[in-house]
Amino acid sequence: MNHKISLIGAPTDIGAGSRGASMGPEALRVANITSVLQSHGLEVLDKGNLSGPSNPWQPPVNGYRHLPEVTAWNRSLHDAVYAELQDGRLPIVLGGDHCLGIGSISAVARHCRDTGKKLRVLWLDAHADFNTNTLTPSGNIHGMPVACLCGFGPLELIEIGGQVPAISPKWVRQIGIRSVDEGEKRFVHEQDLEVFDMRYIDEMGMRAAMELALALIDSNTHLHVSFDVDFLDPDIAPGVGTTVRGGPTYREAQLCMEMIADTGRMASLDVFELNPALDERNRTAEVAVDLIESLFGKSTLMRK
Ligand code: Z70
Ligand code: MN
Ligand code: MN
Ligand code: MN
Repeated sequence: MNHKISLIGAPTDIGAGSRGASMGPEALRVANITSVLQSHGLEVLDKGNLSGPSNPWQPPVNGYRHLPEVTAWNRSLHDAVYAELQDGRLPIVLGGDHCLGIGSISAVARHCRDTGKKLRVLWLDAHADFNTNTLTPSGNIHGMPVACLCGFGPLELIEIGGQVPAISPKWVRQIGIRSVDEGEKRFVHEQDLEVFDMRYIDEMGMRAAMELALALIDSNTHLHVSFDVDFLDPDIAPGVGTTVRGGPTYREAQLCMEMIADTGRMASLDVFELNPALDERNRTAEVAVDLIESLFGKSTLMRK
């Protein structure tokens, strides 16, 4: 794995249904993300925070809330992530709500085209984030990034990475899903997204789910992890905008992260939807940093 890390803060809740994810980057820094990564021998460059439009908190227009502002944030994030990848570094995006997955992953996809890598996207989330403006019950664009990346969305969002679609649904594996809207569910099946939902994890276990989600990754694969903190059970992660009960436990989440680390192929990471305004003494940020540590190879026993 690349030992040169760049932290990119994207302090906005522009695509979310509640305010507060804009404070996520600082909460992760307060939870010592930099020193924790450094303690594993990683070189960490904190690039600071991007800036962008403030949240006007308006109702949807044509099925989208804040589309111009969401576009501005994602363009800026795309450019920042792409620059770090071109510089040979591993970007960690500190969000921010999950609409920012559009800018982050469209940059990763562009980098993969440049370098001839295969892309695999692991989407750790309670939600499928596969809505469109006609399917969405809310207009919140954080419920639409996977659809936008697959080419289903407004031109200004789907073209950010320079090619439409940015990715194929075949490159995506979703894990931990347990809240999908009715129309969204139909669209997930229609597009044949590979989803390891909580029912699957309950029946087969996290290990079996991750073995399949990580299957066929090889030395030419760029593995991108998009970690929505609401993936986690609310018992361990209350500080998110949309808690959905019945998520992975601390142990299941640790195993998930350790199995990703074991591939040695993670080359970019997003940490989204942490909402410090809804947290308790920053404990969700601390759990997130703990799990990120496992993604970078912390292990219960020393391994060669
Ligand atoms: C619902 C919607 C959502 C969070 C994604 C929820 C979307 N499917 N919520 N991430 N936290 O409004 O589209
Ligand atoms: Mn590279
Ligand atoms: Mn999400
Ligand atoms: Mn979610």
